[in-house]
Amino acid sequence: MAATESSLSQTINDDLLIALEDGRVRAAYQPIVEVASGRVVAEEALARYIDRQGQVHPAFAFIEGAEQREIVHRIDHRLACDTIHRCSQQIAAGREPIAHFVNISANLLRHRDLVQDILDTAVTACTTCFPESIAEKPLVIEITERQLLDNIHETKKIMAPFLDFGLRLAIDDFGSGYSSLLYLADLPITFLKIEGELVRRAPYEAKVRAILKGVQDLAGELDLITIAEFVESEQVLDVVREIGVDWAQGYHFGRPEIPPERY
Ligand code: G
Ligand code: MN
Repeated sequence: MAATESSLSQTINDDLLIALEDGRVRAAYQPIVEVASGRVVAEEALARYIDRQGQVHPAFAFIEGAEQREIVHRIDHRLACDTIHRCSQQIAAGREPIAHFVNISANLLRHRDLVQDILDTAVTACTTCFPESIAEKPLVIEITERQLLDNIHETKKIMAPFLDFGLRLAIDDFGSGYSSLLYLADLPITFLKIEGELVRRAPYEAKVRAILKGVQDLAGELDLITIAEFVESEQVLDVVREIGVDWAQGYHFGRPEIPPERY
């Protein structure tokens, strides 16, 4: 790593806890579109760090530092609560409900008090967003294959409060390197988010297209909704549509954007 790069990440690490307290760790929201209709049906909350000069840094620039400082669970918790409030404001403003995807780390799942707080926030601060009468709540928990594999039964137990409440589950970065499919058998998964690198390469490589077709067939059998990540162009979208992927996300539809106000 270049000296300037490492000193930048050091500066970020030193500031991260203060940033969290100052409200400079924010969610940027990226739209997710239904391929068949082109309608925005969901969005994903992505973590961003804003430095003291107001410059925005993506998650990869600070997540490692956050792990070292053991505050990833606090970032996850912040984003989930902000997203719940955003969802409730949108509903209150009369907008069509959409699904709100949030990334949850294994680290958060180990902090039961914060998991409970997210649920409490959902129930109390947001009765319009999460009415008890609706079985399927708009908040979707994204978790990566890697995090699930560490201990699937333990994960299932810890996820139980979310699932009992009616939140749905998405597998993030599917196909990015962990090939055990056991969790598909053991967990009530609703969405499969297909690794962006595969999606991006699909127009140029028959082999990659064959992999995506296989994933789509599997998802169809299991009744999962598929989401292609990194759809950056019309050309990629055409391939994704031909394969039959349900939903798509990527720069072609919109970049992650931080809303002007915190929720
Ligand atoms: O693993 P996860 O899907 O949560 O990570 C998404 C990351 O990828 C975000 O930080 C987001 O900014 C970035 N991203 C979103 N859409 C695109 C895209 O179309 N192309 C590329 N290269 N990156 C994207
Ligand atoms: Mn994600």
